[in-house]
Amino acid sequence: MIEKAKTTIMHIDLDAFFVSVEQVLNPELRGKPVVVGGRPGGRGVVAAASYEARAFGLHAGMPLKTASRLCPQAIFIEGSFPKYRDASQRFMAILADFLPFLEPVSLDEAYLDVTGFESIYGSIHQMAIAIKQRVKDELGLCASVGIASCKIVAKVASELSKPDGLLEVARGEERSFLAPLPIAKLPGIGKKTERILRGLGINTIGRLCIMPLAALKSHFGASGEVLYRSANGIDDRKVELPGAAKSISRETTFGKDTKDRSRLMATLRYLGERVGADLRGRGKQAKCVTLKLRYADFTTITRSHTLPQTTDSDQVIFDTGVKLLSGALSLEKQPVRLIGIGVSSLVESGGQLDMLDSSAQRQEQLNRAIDRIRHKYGFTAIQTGRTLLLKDIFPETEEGYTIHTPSLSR
Ligand code: TTP
Ligand code: MG
Repeated sequence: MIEKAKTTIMHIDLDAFFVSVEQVLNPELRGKPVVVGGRPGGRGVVAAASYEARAFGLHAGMPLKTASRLCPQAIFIEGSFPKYRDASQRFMAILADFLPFLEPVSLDEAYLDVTGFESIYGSIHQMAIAIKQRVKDELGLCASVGIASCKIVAKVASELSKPDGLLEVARGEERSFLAPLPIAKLPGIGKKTERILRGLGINTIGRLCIMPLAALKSHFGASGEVLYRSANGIDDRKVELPGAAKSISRETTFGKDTKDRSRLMATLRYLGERVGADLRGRGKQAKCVTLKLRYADFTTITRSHTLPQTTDSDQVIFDTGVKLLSGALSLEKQPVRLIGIGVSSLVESGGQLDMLDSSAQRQEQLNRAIDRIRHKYGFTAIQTGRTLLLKDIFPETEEGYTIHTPSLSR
């Protein structure tokens, strides 16, 4: 049997990006405390600070007034976005020369799925050195790199290695690597979560990961599980290629055109649950829900609704779909040939930890519990009352009902 290679992820992030671009263009700025963000004492905040400026306590987000008080000798630059965009494009092009499995996260940051690339570069460590060298030679910029078995650990590693760093976390060492770090180093822990954790006497990631899951859930609801997994270095998010999954949808054509409302609702519920499961599996949330209907005469319509908050909840997706369906059916008398539901305007679901209210947390908890059971026993192992009706409509396999066109548009 051929064993599947274990995933290796690289996270790469340029050091003091905006400032470094300025220093490349103007060598007089090199080795000095430099701030990009605006005039000293102005009303804005620091966008980027050179490491020399950071030695004075300056950091991104700090009011410029405070920055100029702490470091009066710092050089303040307004900055110009086109320069940074240009450098970013050249940076991403270098990465793309090394491998196609590349997910840009921001202008100066990307995840790379480097699984199996040791056979080309000798080791992933060597590959990272080669990437860093090319970025330095061609752009004059320093990049810091983290290598690990998953995204979250690779990101923490690259952060920790800065500046001009390279840090590899061996497989199996994820927990012990994270353990001594302060909780704020864990991506997804916002100020509010940090405050609550510190109030509980939890100051390090190691202390967080020995908290019983049930206790974390009682404090943070479903987000408690995300915290628990992150603290333990468990993260199964994949490297998503650019343009991938701008929207996720599922649709099906009925064997026989139908006007039967309960049949349409049951199908919508099922398709909505497939969309929700896919969305959660990708670690995403959506802001927009779209219903698609094709009538007997092949006229096709889509109706969309933008939600007040992003969601990955089956219930919210379904409820929105039902509203759109009711509106559409009231205007059209023909039977329906095809029905579909999709979500778009996708964002990463991380970093939402502080924003969930308790009913949303309960809903998320339920969705995740259902996902786990379905992952283990097949999609139809759990069915909501409404979708049971589908047994008479669609052929059922272990994978779920046989529907025609799952789609993930780019
Ligand atoms: P970061 O990678 O977060 O920061 P950085 O590259 O300046 O420093 P580090 O060495 O720690 O990676 O962000 C990249 C650029 O994004 C940064 O140079 C400026 C811009 N930015 C802002 O405009 N505002 C902000 O609050 C932050 C954090 C970044
Ligand atoms: Mg950076």
